[in-house]
Amino acid sequence: MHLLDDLEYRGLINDLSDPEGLRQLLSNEPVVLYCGFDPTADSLHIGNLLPLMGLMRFQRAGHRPIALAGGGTGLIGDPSGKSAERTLNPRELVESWLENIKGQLARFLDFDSKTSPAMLLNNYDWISQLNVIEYLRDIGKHFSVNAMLAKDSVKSRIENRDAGISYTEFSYMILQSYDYYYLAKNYNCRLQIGGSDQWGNITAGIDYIRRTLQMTAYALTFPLITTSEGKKFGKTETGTIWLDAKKTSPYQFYQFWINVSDQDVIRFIKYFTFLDRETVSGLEEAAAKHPEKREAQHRLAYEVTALVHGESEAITARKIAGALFKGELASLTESQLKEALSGVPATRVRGDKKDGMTLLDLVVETGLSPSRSRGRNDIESGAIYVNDARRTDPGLKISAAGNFFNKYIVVRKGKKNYHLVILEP
Ligand code: 545
Repeated sequence: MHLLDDLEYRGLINDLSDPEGLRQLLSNEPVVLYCGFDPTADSLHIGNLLPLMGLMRFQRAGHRPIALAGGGTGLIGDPSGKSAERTLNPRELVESWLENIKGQLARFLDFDSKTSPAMLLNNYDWISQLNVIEYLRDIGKHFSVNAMLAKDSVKSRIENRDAGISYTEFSYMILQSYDYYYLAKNYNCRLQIGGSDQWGNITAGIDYIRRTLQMTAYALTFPLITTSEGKKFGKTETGTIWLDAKKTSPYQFYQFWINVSDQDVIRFIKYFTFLDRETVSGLEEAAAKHPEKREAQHRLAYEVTALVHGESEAITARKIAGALFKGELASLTESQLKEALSGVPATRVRGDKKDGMTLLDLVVETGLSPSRSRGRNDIESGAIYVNDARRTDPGLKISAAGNFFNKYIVVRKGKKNYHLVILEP
């Protein structure tokens, strides 16, 4: 199948300059393409995954991807999609973020491929070489301010008089255009991909390349992702889902995908996995017949976690999730148990208090039951589990109920209502 048809099938094409021309080009020869990532944070997040996987999809189809780290443009600030001027980050900070981003980008691409090895470049290397006379005479002269003012990223900020836009951010699209020109000229790069917020910047580059190199260059943008509830994709109550395991643990990452709604899951499987059409149809059928099994969510979570954190982390995350679900906490190591219960409310119980404590005291103390009479009822009716075992005696001594690692008691009411009791010496 032609790569463009696969992207189309997955719903990954928002906009395409000259579809026929690009289809021809991609069929005839290996094409060099690029996508840029500015160091605006210390890690990539799942919002960057679509274009990153886009580079992978092209590489798997035999083309040559360039991951461009914006060491230069990151010092300026892209106004695209931003409703207000950004504050400039200190240079040292941008530089340290750049190193992280470069490391992350490198993990996704194949640099050793014989036929189409990836490249990782930093636009600081050429942008920092420009001087202001050159910039204004050789580059700026090709840009019409009138055309620049018509781009969404600029227009929206001019129409909104409160926000405004500095000359610095206004100039950003010239630098991104210069990058595209530089890569076209020196690496024969013919295609730039990005999210739909990048359309204006990419097409500005295409015009600049046509004027200066008499070359046809192409643009392909991905849709910006929304959830069926109209919520911002990739953010949860606890914040952004990062690709850095130190910021979002592989288990939290896995949980994010497990929690994708039934309305979104097939669309996200097409976006965020490399599974083929047959497998996707199978999952679609399973999801329609037995949505309660959440098979599609499990597959999605496993595939994306394996892609970002590696297979062994994906297997561990799956094991932790399964242990919680099946009531097999005893099968976890201490760190896995902590991970499994990291979002669960916790109560600390001191050693001197613990010895006299009964299960009834505990369900009330933890708030699982709102009163002693309700607590007694909860326990006697069989709703209360201690360390995954149902306990029906309100007078059961906590010290006799067992614990994990001499430190934790896991109390649960019903299927999902967990509480962690941390025993202190
Ligand atoms: C710089 C120089 C170029 C070409 C592109 C750029 C970057 C581009 C931009 N892109 C976004 C970005 O986000 C920060 C990532 C690191 C935390 O601002 N001007 O750098 C996002 N991009 C990926 C997608 C995007 C875009 O990295 O294109 O649409 C998000 O999905 O917002 O020569």
